[in-house]
Amino acid sequence: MIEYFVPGASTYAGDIDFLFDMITVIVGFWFVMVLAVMTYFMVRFRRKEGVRAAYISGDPHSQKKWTHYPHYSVIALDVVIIVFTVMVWVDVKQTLPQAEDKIRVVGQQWSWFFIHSGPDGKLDTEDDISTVNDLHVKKDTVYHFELESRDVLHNFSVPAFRLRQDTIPGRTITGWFEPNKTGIYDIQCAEICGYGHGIMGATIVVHEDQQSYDAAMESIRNRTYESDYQKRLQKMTVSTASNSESFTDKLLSSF
Ligand SMILES: [Cu+2]
Repeated sequence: MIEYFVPGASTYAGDIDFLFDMITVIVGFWFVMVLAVMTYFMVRFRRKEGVRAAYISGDPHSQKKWTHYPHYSVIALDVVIIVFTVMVWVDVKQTLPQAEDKIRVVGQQWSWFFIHSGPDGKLDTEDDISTVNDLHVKKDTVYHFELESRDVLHNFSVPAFRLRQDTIPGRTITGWFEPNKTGIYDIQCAEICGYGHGIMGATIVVHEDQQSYDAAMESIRNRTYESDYQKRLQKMTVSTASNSESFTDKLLSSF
């Protein structure tokens, strides 16, 4: 269902979508059920000429059960939701599969700073490659990310990966993802972090293979790289602008 609006591009995107779908179906069922019963009763027991209203206390068991039975089933369904949610939570947030590559993500008012590990696969070495608002990863590779903040709370959110993680000043938070679909996807800040919060976006490029990834890294190294983030921003600006200076342009030039 969510796939229809935002493509899923990580190995755990399907699990998260399943939770959303399941909760929507369960909650939706009860929502429709309650409205239907209420509407039926409103019509069926509407005021009639010469008929006195019945006083129903709800005390006898024969009446109470109509409150209890729905309660029991709601509790049972809550347990079902909790069980599946905990399973997905453990898989996504509490297990850390072996890393095949590492990146560092640093949030700051109002941009994302990325450090790619370089050919040695290790951070904090000579061959690290840093970028602003442009993150590059390879498909079918398990990444560990080290998440930091330079100033305030931010939230590293990659909707296509169904990934969201707060950044907390003074702390390094480690997490993982494995992209499984090539493409260019949005990164956004999902925690109000100041007046530039709304434009704190970035781009993640999932490369098909090592070759395409290396080519991007090479162009960054020798400064011929054309920012995918800027290209995406321009495309957005062009398609939404009715005149030459769009809202995004105005907003960007105000910083
Ligand atoms: Cu932010």
